[in-house]
Amino acid sequence: KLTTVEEFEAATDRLLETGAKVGADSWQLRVKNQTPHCKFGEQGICCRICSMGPCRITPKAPRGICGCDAHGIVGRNYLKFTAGGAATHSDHGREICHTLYESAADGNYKVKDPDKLIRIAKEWGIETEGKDIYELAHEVAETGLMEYGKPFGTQRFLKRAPQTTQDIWEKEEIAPRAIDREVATSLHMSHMGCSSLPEALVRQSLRAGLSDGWGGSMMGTEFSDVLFGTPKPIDTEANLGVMVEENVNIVVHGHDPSLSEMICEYADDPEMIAYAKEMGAKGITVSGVCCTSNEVAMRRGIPMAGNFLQQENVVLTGACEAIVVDVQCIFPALGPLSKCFHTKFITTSPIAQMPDSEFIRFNSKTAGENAKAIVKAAIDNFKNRKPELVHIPDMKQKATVGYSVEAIVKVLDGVTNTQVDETGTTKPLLECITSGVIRGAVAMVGCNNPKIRPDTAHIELMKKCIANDIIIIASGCSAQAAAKAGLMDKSAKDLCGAGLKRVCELADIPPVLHMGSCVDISRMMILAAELAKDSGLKISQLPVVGCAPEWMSEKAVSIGNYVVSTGIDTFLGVDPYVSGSSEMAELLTGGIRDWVEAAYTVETDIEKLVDLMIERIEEKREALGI
Ligand code: BF8
Ligand code: SF4
Repeated sequence: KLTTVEEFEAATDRLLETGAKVGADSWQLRVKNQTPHCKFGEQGICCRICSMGPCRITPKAPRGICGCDAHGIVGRNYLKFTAGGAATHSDHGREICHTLYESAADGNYKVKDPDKLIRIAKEWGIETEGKDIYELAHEVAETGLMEYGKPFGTQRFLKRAPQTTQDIWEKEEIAPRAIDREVATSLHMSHMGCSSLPEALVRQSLRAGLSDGWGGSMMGTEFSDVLFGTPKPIDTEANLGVMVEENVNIVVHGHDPSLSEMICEYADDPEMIAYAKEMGAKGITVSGVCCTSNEVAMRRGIPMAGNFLQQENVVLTGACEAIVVDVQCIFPALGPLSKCFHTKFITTSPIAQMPDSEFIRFNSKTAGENAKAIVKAAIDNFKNRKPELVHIPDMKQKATVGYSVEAIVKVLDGVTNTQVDETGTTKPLLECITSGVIRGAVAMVGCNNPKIRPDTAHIELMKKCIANDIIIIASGCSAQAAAKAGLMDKSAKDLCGAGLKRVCELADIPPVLHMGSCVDISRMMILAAELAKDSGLKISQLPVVGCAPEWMSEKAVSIGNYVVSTGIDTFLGVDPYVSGSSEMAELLTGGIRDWVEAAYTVETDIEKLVDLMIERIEEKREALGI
C-alpha cells in the first residue's frame, strides 16, 4: 500500500505543532510571508548586474538604462543561473577528485572498485600496466583535475556519447572545453555590456550545462564509485519513521559522500556503539536527507529520512542528536531551528558555513578524526533530549535502491524470451522497448518546491507512467519521493501495466529504479548513450524523456541544459524565470530543437505535463515504427 501525500502532510502538521510549542519557524510560514512573489523576478525581467540599475522592464520602460531589452535581461539571468548550477555540481566533482587523489592503502579513503578505476584509466589512455592501484588512482585523479582548467581541447568523457551526438556538439559549438572555463565564460558573457543576444546566451547555457553533465558531474559519479563502490541493488527504508527513538540519531544532509561515508563508518564502529549504550541509548542510527542520503542508501542501504522539504522535519522530531551537513540544498533555517531543540547543527565545509552552527572542518587528511568527533558529539548530546518534544512519525516504506548502469544491465540480462544473446549490454532493455512490453522510459529528477504541493507531482507522474508501461529511472529528491511513497518497493509492480509488471517480475526489480543523487544524472546520460549505441539509433530517437516537475535549484537548470543538449526532451513543472521574454521562451521550448534535436516543455499543470510526456514517448515510437 502506498503512503499518500495526505498522510505525509498529516505527519508534518503534527510535527509543526511541536514546532509551534517551542517557537520554531518553518518553511511553511516563510512561504506565506514571501507570497506573492515579485512579478519582475518571476518573469526574469529584473536586472541588477551593474550599479546604474537595478532596472525593471515594464511596458513604459521596455529597456534598461544601458538599453538592454527583456530578451537580453532574461537571457543573461538564465545563463548566470546555469553557471551557478554547473559550478556547484562540478566543484563537488572536483572535491571527489581530490579525495581520490588522497586515497591510500593506509589512508582514510581506499579504492573500493579498482576495476572501474582501471577501466577509466584505459579509456583516458593512461598506462595501467605494472602500476600499484594507488599510483594509478593519483594519476587518474590528477588527470581529472586537469579537466577543470586545461587550456585546449574538450571534455574527455564526451567520447562516451554516440558519434552522432558528438557531431552535433561540435557543429553547434557547444562541446564543453575546460569546466572552469565554461563557468567563467558564462559569467563573462553575462557581464554588463557583453552578450544580450538570446541565441548566444542559450548556446553558452547549453555548453556550460554539458561541462557539468559530461564533465564535473560525471567525474563526481565515476570517482565516487571508484572510492566507495559501484552501487548494486540493496534494500533500505524511507521516510521519517526510519529514525529510532531509543537510538542516537545522526542525520547526514548535503551531497558529498566523502563526509557521509566516513560518518557511517564510525557510527558502525563497535567502540562507538558501546559508548552510545553507556550514554543510555540502545544504539546509533544514521539516516539521510537530500542527495548525500541517496549516496549512502545506494551503497550501504542507509535509510532515507526524507527529501529537500523534509529537512526541517527531522529536527522537529525532537529525536535528532545531530544533523551533519556538507554542501548544497541546506536550509540556513536549520541553525535557528536546532536552537529550539537539543539538536546539534554541524557544518563541515568551508563552502557552506552558516550562523548558529558548530563548524567541524572536515577534510580528507583528517576525515577519520573528524567523523569520530562528530559521532561522539552526537552521542554526548543524547542525554540533552527533551522527552516531551520527542515524536517520530510512524511512517516508512521499504525500498530497493542501487541501480547504477552496471546494475541495470545486469538485472535485465535475460528478461526477454527472444534471441538476445548479447548479455552485458542494454540489448535486453532495448528488446523490451521495441517489442512494446515497455513503452519507454522517463528520467524523473529534481527537487521539491513549495510552488507545487511537495512530492505530489513526482508521485502522481510516476504512478501514471508505470500504469502506462513506462519505466522510471529516478534520482535526487524525486527518487526519495518515490521511495517514501512506496514506489521503490518491488510490490509496486502491481501498479504497472501488464508489460512493465512482467518485466519487474522477471528481473525482480521495482518499476521505479533509484539511480542515485543529482550528480548521478550523468549515469542516465551514459545509459541513454549505451541504448543509442546498442540500437544504432540517435539518442533523440529513443522513446525516453526527462522530467523535473518540482525543481528549484540552479543545479537543476544546469542539468536540464545538458539533458536537452544530449538529445532528450525535458519537461519542467516550474518555469525557469523566462516567461518575460517571448524570444527566450520560444528558443528553449522550440528553437534549440534545430540545434540539439530536443527542447523543453514547461507546463505547471501536472496532469497535462504527464500527458504531454506520454504523448511524446508515443510519438517517438511511431516515428520508429515500433
Ligand atoms: O542535488 S534534487 S533539492 S538535494 S538540487 Fe537539492 Fe534538488 Fe534535492 Fe540534491 Ni538535486
Ligand atoms: Fe540596467 Fe543595463 Fe545595468 Fe542591467 S546592465 S542594471 S539593464 S543598466
